[in-house]
This record gives sequence, C-alpha cells and structure tokens, in this order.
Amino acid sequence: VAAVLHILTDGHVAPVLAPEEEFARDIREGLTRTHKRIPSKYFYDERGSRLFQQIMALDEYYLTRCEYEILKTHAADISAAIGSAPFNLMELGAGDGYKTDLLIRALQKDKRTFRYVPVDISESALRELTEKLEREYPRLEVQGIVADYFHALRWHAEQGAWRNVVLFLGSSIGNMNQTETRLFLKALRARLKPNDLALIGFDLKKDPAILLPAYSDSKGITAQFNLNVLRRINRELEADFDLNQFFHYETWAPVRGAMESYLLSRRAQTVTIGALGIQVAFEPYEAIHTEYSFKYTPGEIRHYAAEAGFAAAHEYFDTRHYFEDSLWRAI
Ligand code: AVI
Repeated sequence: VAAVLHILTDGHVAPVLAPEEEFARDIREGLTRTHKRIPSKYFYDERGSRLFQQIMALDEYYLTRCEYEILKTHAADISAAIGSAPFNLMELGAGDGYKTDLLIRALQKDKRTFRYVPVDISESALRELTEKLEREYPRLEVQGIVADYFHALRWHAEQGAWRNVVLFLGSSIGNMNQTETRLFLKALRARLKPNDLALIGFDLKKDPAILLPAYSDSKGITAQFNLNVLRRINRELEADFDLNQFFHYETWAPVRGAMESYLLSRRAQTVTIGALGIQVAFEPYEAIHTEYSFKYTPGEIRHYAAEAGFAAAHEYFDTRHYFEDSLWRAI
C-alpha cells in the first residue's frame, strides 16, 4: 500500500518562497558577498543527484559502504531497541532506500507493526522509491511525503498516536554547520514525543589521508558534482559560467572539523547572471565555498544528543570505526 502526499501543496503548510525564487535569492546573496558561497543543497538537480549516486559507488567514498555495514550488522539490534509498540518509521531524505531495506527486513522479521514514511523534496525520487517498496513489500504500508523535513515532521506530529522513529542517515547532518545542526536537532526534538527515537548517521573524524580522497576522487566525479552547480546556475538563471575556468578544490579544516569544498576561479573573469541582472567579478584563484561535510567524534555526538534533549541510547559502528549510526531517545 503506497501513497505519496504533498505537504507543501495541499494547503496544510504554505511554503514561504517558491523553490525557484529561493534559488534565485540564495545565488544572488551568495555570489555578491565578500566571501562567495553557494549552499550545497543546490547540488541536487537531476544530473547532480545522478553524480551523487556515482560518488556513493566510488571506492574512495567509504561513507555509504560503512553505513551499509553498520545496518547489515546491527539491524536486528536496532529492531530490538525499537521494541514492539507500533510506530512510524519516518525517513528524512529517503534517497533510493537501499540501506533502509536492511532495516525494513529486520523489522518485518520481528513482526513489528509500523508504517514507512519517507520524506523527500523530490517527488520523482519519492515515487520511484514508494513504487519499488510496493513491489518488494506488498504488505508494507508506505506513506511518502513530498515536503521539507520540518513541514513533514510538524504535520506528522499532529497525526495519530503511533510513536515516531526518525531516520536521518548517510551523514546528511554533516552538510549543516554547527549552528544549523544544533537548531535542526532542537527542532527535531520539539516535534517528537518522549520515548520517540531518532537514528542519525554521523561520519567520524579520521586521518585526513582517508578523508581527502573521499572528497577528491581519482575519477574526478566529485569535481563534476561540484562544478555541476555552476551548470545549474547557467541553465536556471541564464548565466554564462565557463566551467573550464573553475576547478574543484577540497580541504580538511581540522579546527572546524569539516571537509570543505570550493570552486576556484582559474583567472580574472566576469560572469553575467542574466535572470538576476548582475555581473559577478572573480579575481585569480578567488573561491566560491560550496559545501561543508562535518565529521564528529563519538563524544561530540553524545554532547549534541544531550544538548538537544535526547539520551544517546546506542552507538553502532562499522568494524573500522569510520562511521556511527547513533540511536537517540527523546527525553
Ligand atoms: C550528501 N552528503 C552527506 C555528502 C557528503 O559526504 O557530504 C555529499 C558529498 N559531497 C561530496 N561528496 C559527497
């Protein structure tokens, strides 16, 4: 039983800005400031999402395989920790559901009563996922929600009495800065009831010799992924970025605790963004910051949990301790 619901368009919650308006506003704001930046959420147009799929299959990009190993090894433990009362398994940013599959299998094996609620801003990704799950698990109730996370959580908190178990996997939390992370976790907690659970995937701090190739792979897929955002601006905002005149640059910032992605200008150049009616000047090697991927220690993760009003109930690691899925209970 699969259904897809639009929270943004069905009158429950009105979006503040249309997506195209928000994109235009953020690009104008980001490229007219002293230190130029483009929010990483704009990587994921159709081509960007495909490139990210390719990144996840790279040997160097260890994150996906580590989390897969964690879920494979610990799905039964996670099911036991969730317990037998009925619940909504709500997944924020569901993607292709490849890893969640392991969890659904374990939960079904334990005869848990639950409905799977994937949330994604992309309707096409969500439809693909719900249709796939309907084929694989004809008896599973699936309620896809097209919305941003908070609209979905707020709406969902008002429905029914089942507990919520929220999945936020894949180190998606790493793409928020520390302030955003704190606000996100507090807002998440505010939308949960005591004893609701959250399973959150954090990439752990490790040797930069492992981190750097993961974000600057030898096939250059991550470089294409990064540059793709300029292609998107060209297409959607009538700009004339010459993609050959910018290059991908990646660095580990140990104090910040983040991998940082940049696009650097190869030379002095001026770019016109027609739809915004602006010209943007670049000096040689001037940077556009495009992404943070924060890395944490288990201690920092416990600290974030406590600060947001959660008990860090279980910590699940892969064998190399590269990644952690942390199970939090709302208190
Ligand atoms: C989606 N996110 C968790 C990825 C990451 O690792 O920060 C995006 C990514 N950027 C470069 N490679 C992958």
